[in-house]
Amino acid sequence: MAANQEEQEQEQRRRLLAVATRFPLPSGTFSYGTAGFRADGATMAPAVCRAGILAALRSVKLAGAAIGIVITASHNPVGDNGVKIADPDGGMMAQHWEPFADALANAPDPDALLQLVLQFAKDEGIPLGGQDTAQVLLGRDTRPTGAYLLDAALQGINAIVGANAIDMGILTTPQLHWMVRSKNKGAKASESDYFTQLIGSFRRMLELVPKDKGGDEVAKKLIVDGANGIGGVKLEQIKVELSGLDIIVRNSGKEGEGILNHMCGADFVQKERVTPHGFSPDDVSVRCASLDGDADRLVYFRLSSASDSRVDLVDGDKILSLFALFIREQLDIINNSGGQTNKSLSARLGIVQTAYANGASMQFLKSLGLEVVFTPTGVKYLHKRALEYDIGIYFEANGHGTVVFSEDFISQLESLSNGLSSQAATGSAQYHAVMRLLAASQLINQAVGDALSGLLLVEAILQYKGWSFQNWCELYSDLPSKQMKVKVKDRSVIVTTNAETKVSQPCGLQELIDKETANYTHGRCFVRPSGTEDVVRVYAEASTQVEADSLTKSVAHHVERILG
Ligand code: 16G
Ligand code: MG
Repeated sequence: MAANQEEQEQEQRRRLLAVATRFPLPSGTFSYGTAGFRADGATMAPAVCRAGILAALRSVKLAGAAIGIVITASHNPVGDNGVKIADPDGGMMAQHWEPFADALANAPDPDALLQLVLQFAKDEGIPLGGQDTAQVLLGRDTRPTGAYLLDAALQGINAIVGANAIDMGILTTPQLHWMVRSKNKGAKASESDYFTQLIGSFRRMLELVPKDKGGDEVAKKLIVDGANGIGGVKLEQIKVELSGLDIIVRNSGKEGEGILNHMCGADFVQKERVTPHGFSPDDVSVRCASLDGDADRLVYFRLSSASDSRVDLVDGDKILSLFALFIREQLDIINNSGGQTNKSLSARLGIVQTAYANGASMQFLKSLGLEVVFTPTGVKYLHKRALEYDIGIYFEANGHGTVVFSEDFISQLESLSNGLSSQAATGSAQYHAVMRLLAASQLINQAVGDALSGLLLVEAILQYKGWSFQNWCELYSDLPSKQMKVKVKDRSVIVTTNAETKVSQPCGLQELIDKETANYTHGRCFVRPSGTEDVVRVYAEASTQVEADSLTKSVAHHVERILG
């Protein structure tokens, strides 16, 4: 072995041992789970440091492509924190690296960590010890433990020889995913580039609103609950440039406005269905939206009346339905222009949902003749499935979701727009529809669900359709539903199949669920182990709220009895 190479290998070992010694493992086990490691922020430094090592290794493995690290615990309480890794396309880290992520995070001592890395590098063919072999972009949210954990991540990255860490600052989760994707496409990837793209494509969408629409019917006023997180901060920064909208941010994260995710935010509004902190009876009938703490979830709502705190909720399913209607309409205009069918564009449009999607939304989407498929809970599953289509639209009911367009479809759109402009057909309905789809593909964050870009797409579509919040609500009526969580000794005892709609283990539980469900009209119920908490979740729908509550309760009771 060349002396130089040997020296570098020595250096690599020394750095890994040193960093692992600096961050001894606390008690408890880390699991990468649905969306990375999460725990009390004060205990997270060792896991975050190891995530830094992991991200750098992943970048070396992928020939130096940029990898992302986001430090956030999303919608969870302010004391929690977490870390997750973004792959070069801006999506979630490839699932086959998760077992290594778990092993690394739980390596009991420095020597075990070193051996694990060396063995993994050997198995995966990762060349250690080179120059400029890795780059990792980092972002964090506004949590008080953020800066301290960022430092732990930097130390982890720097423990891999040749790795470069770039701190992108305090960001929403989707901003960091977008930056990673852009950087690897060779495009501009700063925060101001992100804002320029968002604002520019939003303006283009509004310019393409038919002149007879978007008038008085559509209220320009929008109140946004920022969950006292980073999304509200960013929206405050850009709102003056969003002409055509009058945005007021509440729970904006400013000193004294409240606590991150406490009695506010998308998770709170979607689960509790009541007005978040900071809203008053004066807001009745105004269109409102709610983001979660790291701004990758979006729901809309309206105060039902001045006398109580309940809200009319528009969840991820209805956002998805709005996007699907809009995109289908543009495809129809392109392909059936002027009355005669003249298929100019072939596009496979697919809708991806989870078991939590309200049954009424699924019926609605199917009644439009759309292809609807289901995956287990978690963005990583939905996103992957959506990529199988020319246009894949995915959403979880909780407000996580986006639209992804295949490169082939985008080039078809671009050549169609070039063709139409050379035929001097830029005034045609077909050309406008092509331009709307192109603008939407720029506006929506294709790396991951993004509450800010999703919100602007919703607003542009409402203006395009000339729709009020009420029109949107009336697309279909949600079936009453209920969620409960059951604390159990070991949630991994529950094994599910068919996109979590059926339980295969423990034996006999599914039969009990079926038996209970059969007692209710439009009854539907499933149970699944949480990917983020030590609980089993129970979800049920039925034709009345009382029935949905009672079905959930009886199934939760069975789960408690069998697993408790
Ligand atoms: C995480 C997931 C979300 C999922 C939720 C389920 C991401 C970015 N986030 O927040 O998609 O709906 O977990 O939580 O993937 P649960 O497994 O505890 O029910
Ligand atoms: Mg989130």
